[in-house]
Amino acid sequence: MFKVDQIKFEGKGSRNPLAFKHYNPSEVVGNKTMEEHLRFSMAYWHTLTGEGSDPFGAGTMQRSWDSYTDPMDIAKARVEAAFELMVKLNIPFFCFHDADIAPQGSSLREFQKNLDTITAIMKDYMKDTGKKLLWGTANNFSNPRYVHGAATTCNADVYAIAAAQVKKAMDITKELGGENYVFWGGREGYETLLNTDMKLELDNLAGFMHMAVDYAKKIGFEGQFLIEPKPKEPTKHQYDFDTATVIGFLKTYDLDKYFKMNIETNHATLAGHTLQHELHLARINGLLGSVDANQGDMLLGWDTDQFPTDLYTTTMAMYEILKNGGLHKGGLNFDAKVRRGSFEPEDLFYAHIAGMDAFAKGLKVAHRLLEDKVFENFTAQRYSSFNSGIGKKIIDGEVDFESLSQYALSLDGIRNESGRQEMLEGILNDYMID
Ligand code: XLS
Ligand code: NI
Ligand code: NI
Repeated sequence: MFKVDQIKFEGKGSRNPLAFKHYNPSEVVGNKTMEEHLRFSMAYWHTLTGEGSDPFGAGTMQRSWDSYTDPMDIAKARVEAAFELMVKLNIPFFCFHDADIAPQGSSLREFQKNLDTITAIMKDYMKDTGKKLLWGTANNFSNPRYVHGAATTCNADVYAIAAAQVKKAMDITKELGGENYVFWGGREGYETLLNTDMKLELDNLAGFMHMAVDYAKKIGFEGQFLIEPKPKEPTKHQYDFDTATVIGFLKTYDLDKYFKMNIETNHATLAGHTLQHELHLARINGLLGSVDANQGDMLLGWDTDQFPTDLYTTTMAMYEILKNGGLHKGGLNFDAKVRRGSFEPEDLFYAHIAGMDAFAKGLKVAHRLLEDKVFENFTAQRYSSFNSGIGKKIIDGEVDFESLSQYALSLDGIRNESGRQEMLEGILNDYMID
């Protein structure tokens, strides 16, 4: 379906845009191969179903499967294209929403039947190619019935339909051996508090998640549940604002042992954070699950979902991932779309190659930074006042306000040391350029 041959690793000196310069799947970095570290995944929605439309114009993408008219024929052609793409690009995983892979038809029943047909076809392709499902999810936001949300809707009938959709999406995720199941709160949020019962909506959302956990147990689904935070869009205020907000929600509703985080770069930046901040916070709480690898635009305030090419971001992401001991069941999912102007099928190849090389290079730099303990040693030294004396007592919980006050009054001046930010940024540059 694509007029592009198998993409190969040609190494650093190559100027061939249809070759990898850094991503060499079998190359060992530290204790694992690049393929094992990076666990790349293709996002079905952007790559197979994205049309390139925007609020001002219709789709621009040239896709061979659009030559069919029957929606099931289109869906089947997309499966063929998806696997050809994954094979040619050496991408081991993929992710989908239910609505990406099969037409919704005119009823829930018809939708489920279509899903079964496509799932069976996918299963065969997976067997033949060895490609795996990183995660599945339900699209509980596109259909007009979700106008007021799905698990946070004001309409109990809609809540039930949302549950039916997630139940089925979990069934097919399990059927295809999916390693995770994602909840991104599509329209779980609000526009105005003038008509919103926030407490009821949050309670219902938590109840929905608990039912998903119970159902997973019932059917023996052992994949990891993931929540994907996003601060806004489509609603003004999404409930899963950022990692910190989600941690609070999970703990409040006793869900923290069942869920981890799926962190998306562009969602982090919309929340006013860096990707590294979100990964770091998830990691230190034992909740780093998976990554939606994309990037936003510094000048645009919405989710542009661009392919990740910023080396600083990929380097510091891989730094956090290495410190996490890897992504475990998670992966780097290219939740990214080619620009509207990049409408030719080959652009899908250029885009994935650029993203894969950016993360491969980031992995190599991060590995060297960690080997040399560049920031570790500096940071350890920076906090060394807590290794002995009063600092050690603080860490060991052997002080109270009275003893600290007594100590403070005995001090004869203090000495702070420089944080050396610019020096450290310079060192990071040196490692990246090397
Ligand atoms: C949208 C989200 C979505 C999730 C899956 O902003 O990134 O694509 O990853 O529902
Ligand atoms: Ni995403
Ligand atoms: Ni997004």
